[in-house]
Amino acid sequence: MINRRKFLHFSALAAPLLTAKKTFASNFDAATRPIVVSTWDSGMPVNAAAWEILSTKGTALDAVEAGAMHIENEINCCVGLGGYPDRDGIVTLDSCIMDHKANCGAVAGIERIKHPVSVARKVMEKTPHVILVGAGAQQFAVENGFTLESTDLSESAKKAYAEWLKKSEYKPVINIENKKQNGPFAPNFFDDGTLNHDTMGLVAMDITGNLSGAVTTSGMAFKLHGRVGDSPIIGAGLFVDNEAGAATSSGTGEEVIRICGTHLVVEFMRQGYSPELACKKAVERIVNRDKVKAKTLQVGFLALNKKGEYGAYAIQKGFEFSVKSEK
Ligand code: SD4
Repeated sequence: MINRRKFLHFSALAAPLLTAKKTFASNFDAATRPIVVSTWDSGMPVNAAAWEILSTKGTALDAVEAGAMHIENEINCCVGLGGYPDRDGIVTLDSCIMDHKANCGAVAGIERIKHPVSVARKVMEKTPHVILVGAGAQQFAVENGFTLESTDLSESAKKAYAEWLKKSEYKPVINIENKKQNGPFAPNFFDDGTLNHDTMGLVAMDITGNLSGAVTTSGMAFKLHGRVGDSPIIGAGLFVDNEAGAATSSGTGEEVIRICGTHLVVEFMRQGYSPELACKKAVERIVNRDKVKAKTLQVGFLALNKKGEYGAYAIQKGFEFSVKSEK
């Protein structure tokens, strides 16, 4: 079994544009499965949690939920209740999940709930709706047996928030895995220098060839209270189509929403582009619209197709992802 990280050594801004090559996937028998891919370096333990399910013939849906729950459990990390708060000092979480039949569920701006991904799954399975937000999402969670956790910030979040309050400047930090390019209070590094991304997106294919995906996040640090990013939006932060492939995103959510990013990536895969080229073409949509603005942004896409091929592309260097498969 392989659990590895992947580094992207290029960026859309720096790399010469490649000629798009179409690679039509016709032989599904050759699929590498099961397989799970997840965003960032912090995806390694997430993949390991998902693999426990995939490797015992479990479903991709159960696997992505388990992976997302794993990182939500890390109270001193990033994506769950340990994440950075909004500008009012409140941690609000976004999450979604989608399966191979286009069933999907999401919660946005939910407070005091440890496992928003599981609430998202309940929305998917127990309601006729797709997204529940804020107080309504929390009420639904409590009615379904989820416990209300404390409102206390994690130690690292407390410190970062106190520091942010000195200027109270809303300036999203480009979230990339290059410490030099991040200030001491960048959301992706703890005080001790360990990595801390605020978003986890993962997509998986199980032994039967079915795809699913999940995303969980505390969103942009110090966002406006009530702000919702791409992560819980189906077609933006996550999209799964069992015929074409699955994709997830990380980075400045507003830019992903503007282009319906992961839906676009999946549609490019449907047209025959490899996962990497599909991601690249979606990134180019953002970059080509405003090259100057793009230099201040990070958006990364990660995709998996039905053959078990995966790929990623990002505006800036430093978007890493993690892969786990048998081969
Ligand atoms: C958001 N896309 O809330 C998320 C943030 C993110 O790595 O992905 N950060 O916009």
